[in-house]
Amino acid sequence: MLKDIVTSMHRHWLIKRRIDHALANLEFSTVFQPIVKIKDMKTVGFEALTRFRNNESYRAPDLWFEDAKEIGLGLNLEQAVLKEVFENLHVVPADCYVTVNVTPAFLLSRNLPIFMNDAPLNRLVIEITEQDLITDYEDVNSVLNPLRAQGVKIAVDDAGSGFSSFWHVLKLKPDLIKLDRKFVSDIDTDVGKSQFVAAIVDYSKKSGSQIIAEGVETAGELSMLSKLEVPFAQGYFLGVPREFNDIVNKF
Ligand code: G
Ligand code: MN
Repeated sequence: MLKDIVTSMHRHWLIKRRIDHALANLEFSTVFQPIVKIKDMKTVGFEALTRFRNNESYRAPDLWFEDAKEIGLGLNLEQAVLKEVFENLHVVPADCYVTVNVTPAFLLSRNLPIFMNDAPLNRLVIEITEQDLITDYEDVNSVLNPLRAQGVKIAVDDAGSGFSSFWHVLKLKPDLIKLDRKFVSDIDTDVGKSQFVAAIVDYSKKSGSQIIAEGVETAGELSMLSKLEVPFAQGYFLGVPREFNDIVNKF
């Protein structure tokens, strides 16, 4: 019993030390991954993603955010990361939109507008992430509506990955639905997946949203998505997340 308490306090201490260090030293940077229009393979946008660096081995960004949330620093870390992301948005070319990941909890903190003064609002997309349950969609819409009025577009991220994300789609009526990669991987060989995605495409057409397929890793997947009339795609097959200079040099 006492041993469990000590172990848990030690874990908390380790996490806090790591996160405090990252916050104090800004140990994160922004990378960008292209979003492509499938019809003509033109890059139409970029998702801004955060990469953490420290002296330990690589840890996925999701783990950083989970850890921070566990010890009550979730919003602090998100705020610091968003500041960095918004400072870097100017690197995205003017003919492309840029998407930024924001949790429902951060939206509801009503702190997002403090970053948005210099942001290109007419080509900014807020991706609402899946992590949190939303209990009051009206509250979330009351934050989103003024942003929408300024030209900001809304996406639901990882749609289909958890219990709540299809509710997000239904209740938030996003401009873009980012279809979770588990529906995309092997879609060319898995009939159930292609039938399911066909139904979502039908829904998106009727509801006025557009789909971005996430996690496209093969030519076969891309070709099936094209057949299903999914308009946009993102994934390693089309471009990995990179520092923006590296992307520009590739063109
Ligand atoms: O939750 P969200 O969809 O925002 O997460 C994006 C993450 O997915 C990034 O960390 C990015 O590196 C990763 N990612 C991007 N494209 C692919 C892909 O084609 N396959 C896999 N497995 N991961 C990808
Ligand atoms: Mn995302």
